Amino acid sequence: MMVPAEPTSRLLRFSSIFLLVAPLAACGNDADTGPPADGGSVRDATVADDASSDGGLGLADGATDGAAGRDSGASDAGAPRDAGPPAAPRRFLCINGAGVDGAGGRGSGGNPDFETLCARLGPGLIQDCASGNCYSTFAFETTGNPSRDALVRALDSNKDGRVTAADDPARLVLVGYSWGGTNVRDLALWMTSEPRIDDARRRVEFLLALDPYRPGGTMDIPGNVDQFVEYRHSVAPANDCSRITLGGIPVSGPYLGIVPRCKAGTACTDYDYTLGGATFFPGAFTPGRGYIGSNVDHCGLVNVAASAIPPLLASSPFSPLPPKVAVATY
Ligand SMILES: [Ca+2]
Repeated sequence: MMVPAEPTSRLLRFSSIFLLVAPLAACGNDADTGPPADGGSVRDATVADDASSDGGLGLADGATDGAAGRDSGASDAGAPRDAGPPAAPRRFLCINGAGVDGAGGRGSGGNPDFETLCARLGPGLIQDCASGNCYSTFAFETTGNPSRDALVRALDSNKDGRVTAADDPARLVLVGYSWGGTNVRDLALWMTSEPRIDDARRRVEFLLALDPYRPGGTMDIPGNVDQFVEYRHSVAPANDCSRITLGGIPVSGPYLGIVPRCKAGTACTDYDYTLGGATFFPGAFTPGRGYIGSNVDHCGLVNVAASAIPPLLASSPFSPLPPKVAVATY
């Protein structure tokens, strides 16, 4: 029997809601008067139908459309250009927020901006191809952790099952959004004791978290992370996309980024867009448009953070950045 597309979509969306999907609704907090250029329809786009192709991330060399496969190998994307021995190439791994593929997950994008952000990080991106489709982000993880084996496979260049000094060197960048923000923290922590990874290869150059959130979660950053940067909002605007209601009754959300804590040896930065108040922050995927700080919500946060992340990784200046909150140590 034929099932109409729209009811099916709605059914999946309700499934997503109960999986604590934040970014279902359109981001309605644009500082500009009209809807964002992507509108809400982009959330139904497929990966192939990249509605954010002109998102203006402004990546320089090494930026691609994410076509690199899992075994594409490393490149010199992001390597410093100053004198001295060349830095190891970067490898990137992203974990998305809660969602179901095809209905708010990676394929149709509850927040497609995060998938696009990761697709453009560089040819060193470690894709998730386990399902037959290749995604630029791994799905959020609850009971299983497929990102862990994928990370070992990607770093194990001589294919002996372990990550050692015999493998090609790499600088690892982990990026997570919402639930996936807590997952990349867990991934970094797992690296500190995983037997397949030698001690010399347990370092994480950058751990980037965009509004990391899951119920009961914490963001205590393990000491093998060299640089941690969180981008969050601390007060939900009235129309925050992560205010989940059923029949007008709030059932979940809003999801605010968990306050991080770091070890003393990690360079930690905690950006709070809410504290940006009336400052305008440009959206990477809505050229010429963006949000004022107090209007940044759980969905729009990806749009504004995606403007700041490529310059961060390129050691290039970027302005405006939101106010920083002092990070406690533990
Ligand atoms: Ca190896």
